[in-house]
Amino acid sequence: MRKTTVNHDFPPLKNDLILRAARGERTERAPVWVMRQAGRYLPEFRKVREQHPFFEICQTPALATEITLQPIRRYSGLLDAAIIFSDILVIPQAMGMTVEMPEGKGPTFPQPLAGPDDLAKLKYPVDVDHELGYVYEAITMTRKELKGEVPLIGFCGSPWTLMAYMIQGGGSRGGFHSAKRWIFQYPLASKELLSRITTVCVDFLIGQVRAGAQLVQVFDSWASELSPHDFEEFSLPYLTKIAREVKMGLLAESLQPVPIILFAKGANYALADLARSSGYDVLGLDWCIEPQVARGLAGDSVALQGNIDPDILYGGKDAIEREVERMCKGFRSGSRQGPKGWIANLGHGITPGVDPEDMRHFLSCVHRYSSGELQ
Ligand code: 1CP
Repeated sequence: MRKTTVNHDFPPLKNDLILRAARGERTERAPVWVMRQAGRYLPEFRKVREQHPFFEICQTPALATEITLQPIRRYSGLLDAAIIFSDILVIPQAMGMTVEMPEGKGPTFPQPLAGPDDLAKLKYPVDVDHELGYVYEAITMTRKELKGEVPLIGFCGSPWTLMAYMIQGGGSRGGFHSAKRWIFQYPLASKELLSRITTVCVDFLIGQVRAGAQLVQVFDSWASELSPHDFEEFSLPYLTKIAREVKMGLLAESLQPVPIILFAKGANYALADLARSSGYDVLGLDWCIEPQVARGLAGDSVALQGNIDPDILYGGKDAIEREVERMCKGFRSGSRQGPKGWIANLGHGITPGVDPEDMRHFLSCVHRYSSGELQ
């Protein structure tokens, strides 16, 4: 069987640290990237943003490429992956919903889903390659511009997290009460919506890999809104389906398999189950669990990603260094060699007020404290 049907002629990869860690290998030091690394805390991003509406940037491959590369350039040699500049909310747009991003206000849906009858207003089936082809173009362009420096991560939101925005109509500030009401009042319609989003996620992730993404991540940022019982019913089955169908789809197209990362924020209680049967290669952790405990629950069959509290980046250089050292010790759990199957990251996205020099300090501390020789 041929291993790839797409010949993009990308430059050869010079740094495969994150790919090795994602496969569960022991690495000479932890690879590091940061969720939301290509955004709001960088002055060079804000400059572009002053001139262009948010979704125009996402839909213009040259601009999305430029912003994806900004942190790679600024932190040259310190980041081990790039993440394509886009947003999880491009999926609701592809399903026919309007999403606006007023400066400083976060996402807004002028017409959120009010009840089950509104499902009829959504596009279905969705021609994902047509609706989101601009993301694929941005990925292909970015892969070329990266010149093999580091691998490129593609991503999507999880079905539950996307459903939460589509019903709530806005960001997390006001909570997700309307979306939660749906799962209790309209469980069948909720599952219909979750299934439809799942289908789009699968096609979208496969398309991103076809375009050149070397890893993909599913963000279940608002898993934290669900009880363990409801996570098991309204999120986990769809997450599992995504991992399974993306892997099968890549195989069917003779595309190289890529590591799939799941970041289910607030679902640390499910780690053992996720490691055993969700099909993800890497599990992202928020900061509410100690690395040793996470490894104990997850076992050795998956890699882990995370997990320092993003607010530590406001704590000054000494606190950053101290906490990075602690995190590194935790993930190495006594081994004198480099870490095994660990990708260093924050426990959630970097926030807008962080000083870019503190981010640099975080990255260089990870380089310093995660290598095997130090113990
Ligand atoms: O590194 C990167 O910045 C890559 C691009 C990226 C990613 C991976 C953006 C750009 N958004 C995302 C993912 C995303 N978007 C998530 C999952 C990660 C997480 O949990 O943080 C979520 C929940 C969203 C939804 C979203 N988009 C929010 C959160 C709203 C809430 O509920 O509080 C916000 C503020 C946005 C807008 C956005 N997305 C990205 C940027 C740079 C911005 C700021 C927009 C602006 O310039 O006004």
